[in-house]
Amino acid sequence: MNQDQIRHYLQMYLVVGSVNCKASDPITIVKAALSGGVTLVQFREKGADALQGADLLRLALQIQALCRAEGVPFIINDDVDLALEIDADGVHIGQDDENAAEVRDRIGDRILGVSAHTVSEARLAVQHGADYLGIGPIYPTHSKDDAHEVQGTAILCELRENGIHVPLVGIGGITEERAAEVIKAGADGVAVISAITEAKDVHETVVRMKSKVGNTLRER
Ligand code: TZP
Ligand code: MG
Repeated sequence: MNQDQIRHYLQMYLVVGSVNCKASDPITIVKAALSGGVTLVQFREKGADALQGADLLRLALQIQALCRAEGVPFIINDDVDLALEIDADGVHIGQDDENAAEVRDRIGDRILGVSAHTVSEARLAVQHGADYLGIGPIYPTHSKDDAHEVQGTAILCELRENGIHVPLVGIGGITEERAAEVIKAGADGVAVISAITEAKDVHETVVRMKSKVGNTLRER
């Protein structure tokens, strides 16, 4: 997949798992988010109450079917075996997961996203074949227990100034109000859990956030 396509998919990126869906069930939330125009969905089933085994597989397949019907890429967090088993469109891995170069070998030309926190982690991930980098947490987040230190938008500027030109998506505490500053700092899109999964109106929140991202990208 070329970089322009990847940049497009990063614009309004939903990260979701059953643990994040307290107000309503994950299927209802994903349907509303897709109808609002999310451009990519990452299935991230983590935490003490995370689904396992057949329940995990069932939910992954259900969300994948919804994404396929809308032509939206569906990627899996961490679990390369699951991604291959269900023929997902890609995987997203962190610095503590399987080595990015090995994952690239295993997944062929599927999308590979890698979380990076420094210029050197970013350079290495690109060398290892990452299609895009997830950068954060940009702001404080309550959705990840083992989150790194908050980085602010400065990390995005720093990466761009240091020659990292691959597609970047910001993550961590991003809300409608903060989306524009993440894009202005150099991200191609915003990855969001709670601002969408906990929204009163998921569809409308996605519509508004996506239009902020789109408008800011055009002005940049
Ligand atoms: N990685 C860095 S921050 C984060 C992840 C998965 C959580 C993002 O969730 P939220 O609710 O959008 O802050
Ligand atoms: Mg991980």
